[in-house]
Amino acid sequence: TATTEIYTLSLHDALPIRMKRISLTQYLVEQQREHGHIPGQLRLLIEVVARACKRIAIAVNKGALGDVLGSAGSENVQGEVQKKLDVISNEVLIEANEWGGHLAGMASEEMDSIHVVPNRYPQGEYLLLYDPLDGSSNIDVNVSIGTIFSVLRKVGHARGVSEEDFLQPGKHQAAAGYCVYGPQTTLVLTVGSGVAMFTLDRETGSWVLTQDEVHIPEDTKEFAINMSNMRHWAPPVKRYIDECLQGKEGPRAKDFNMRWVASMVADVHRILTRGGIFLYPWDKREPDKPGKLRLMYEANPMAFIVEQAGGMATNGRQRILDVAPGKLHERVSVILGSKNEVARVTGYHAEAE
Ligand code: P6P
Repeated sequence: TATTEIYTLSLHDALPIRMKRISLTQYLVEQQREHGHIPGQLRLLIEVVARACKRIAIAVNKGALGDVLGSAGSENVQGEVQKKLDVISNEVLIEANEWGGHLAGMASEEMDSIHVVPNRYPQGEYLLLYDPLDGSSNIDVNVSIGTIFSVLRKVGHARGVSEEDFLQPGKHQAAAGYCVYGPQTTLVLTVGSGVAMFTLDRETGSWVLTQDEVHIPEDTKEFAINMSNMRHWAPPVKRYIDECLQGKEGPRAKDFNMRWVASMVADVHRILTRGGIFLYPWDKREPDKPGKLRLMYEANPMAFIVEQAGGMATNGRQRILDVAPGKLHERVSVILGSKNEVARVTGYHAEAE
């Protein structure tokens, strides 16, 4: 037996990083050694958010047993009914991050204005923006949902923080990630040198590296869009989807498949795993709104992750990460995923103009 154990250990050490079952902490320490862009405060931030996601996963998994389903009887800044789990998740993330000294402030889909770290705690240089539980309409019907987060640096070192400090284009993100509460609980993270995935080991309570160097195939045969909105789309989007639907007989000369989970986290995770294109475009139902999804804590983090995995993310006209935000909760049209498909749709918008 002893011989076998020694052999097993040496085999493990010989494995490439992607096969090593290392913890999130070890991954972050090794990334810092290799790339030097995960200072202590950022590593603490990521570990604290990852721990908060574990707590959210436990609350989500209780379902009807935990009195966490249904609505909270309140509305968020978007005028949407808040689910109990929306409120719980938001509070978990605030409590987890306030004391650490790594943050100057937080912004959440569930809060009208920014949350400044109270004076009783030291303030740090990072800003955390998040959607604590995206896909709320799926909570009560037991379909995957998730937490999405984005990390910016506070520019300027004057004490205190204001909403303007948060209004930075997505290309300035220091890190971004999401946690998908699905058949597995998986944390997906980028700090600017590729994308890694960690699966929650419920027996030990640790995040274990299960995939690094995530890559989105440049081509795909799978699109994700809410087809019920077809009559409201702009012509370039309608043209693109019509061509996909024409399949082999049409100009694309291949058949397409469709998926729509109505949880951005689940749709993006599928695209990171096997390719695809996700579209939530502008439509004429509310012509003054550029789109349904929020720029700062949905589109920007997902665009950073998708680009780091070799994909592309635009609003139909420009790179999402280049969009200059005007308001904290502003919305944006989102087209992201396999590079060649996103380039095609973006090209159709350019032709239309
Ligand atoms: P629809 C969830 O509410 C969300 O913000 C995204 O996660 C998802 O992609 C989209 O809205 C679903 O919207 O209009 O299809 O219900």
